[in-house]
Amino acid sequence: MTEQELLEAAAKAVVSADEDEAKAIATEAVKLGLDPLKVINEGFTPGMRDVGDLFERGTMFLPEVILASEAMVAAVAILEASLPEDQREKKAGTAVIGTIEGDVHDIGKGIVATLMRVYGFDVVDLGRDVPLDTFVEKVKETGAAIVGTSALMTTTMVGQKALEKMLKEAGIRDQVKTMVGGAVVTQYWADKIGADAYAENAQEAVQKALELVQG
Ligand code: HCB
Repeated sequence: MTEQELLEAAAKAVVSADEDEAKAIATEAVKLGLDPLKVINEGFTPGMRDVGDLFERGTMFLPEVILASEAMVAAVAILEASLPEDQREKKAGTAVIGTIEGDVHDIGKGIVATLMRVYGFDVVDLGRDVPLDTFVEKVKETGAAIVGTSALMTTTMVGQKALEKMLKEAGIRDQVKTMVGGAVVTQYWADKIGADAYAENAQEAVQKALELVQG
């Protein structure tokens, strides 16, 4: 199988919610020595995007979306396990990360957290459906340099705006950099709410986070 064929097969396995096939493709990618991030970003993730489109058009239903996401999670776990361990002597800093309250989407947030660990961040992953005050408390407790939030719904992205205000009210907004992401989030939104950075994918998240901590 060529790399291109494998990427197409990865997307197809997610759309058809075939977990065994998705795992077999991820295993094959590792065996072939392909870049795990490329396989996630250009194979499995486009498949997930197609799932979203089919769901929106009413041709795919929630139980199938759940199975498709399970297939993606299983495949991503195999690929993430093949990422190099963080071997940096100097830590990049602490990053608190999580999905905004009311939102259970956590696949993308998980990929961002894993990659930030690989690049030397001490990541405190709060999980999904995280109350806004938990973000504030964790930033205070850990002295985190970055707080990264994920929102996949128009109803939850407003939580990112509210968090900006809560960090100001807690008197710690100038001690921490904020990064926003998730399918519905854009650079425009980040600028509008005063976030320090927007990242479209996990690689960009790491790159922006490193720029933020290095000033
Ligand atoms: Co969900 N869902 N869903 N869903 N879902 C979306 C998000 C819709 C866009 C689908 C659609 O209508 N087209 C839609 C939201 C519409 C909107 O508000 N505009 C939607 C809806 C409506 C819902 C429910 C309300 C459906 C219902 O119950 N009727 C419900 C939500 C319940 C709730 O949260 N309270 C729901 C449920 C589900 C699941 C459980 C079936 C499943 C989630 C499983 C899980 O995450 N554990 C699910 C899924 C899988 C999706 C889609 C199909 C894929 C999301 C995904 O995982 N993408 C999604 C469609 C879509 O996104 N186009 C659909 C793949 C990852 C890798 O991409 O964008 O999350 P990502 O992450 C990237 C990137 O954004 C960035 O890096 C990541 C890696 O490259 N990034 C960050 C992410 N977070 C970052 C944070 C940072 O600081 C920086 C960068």
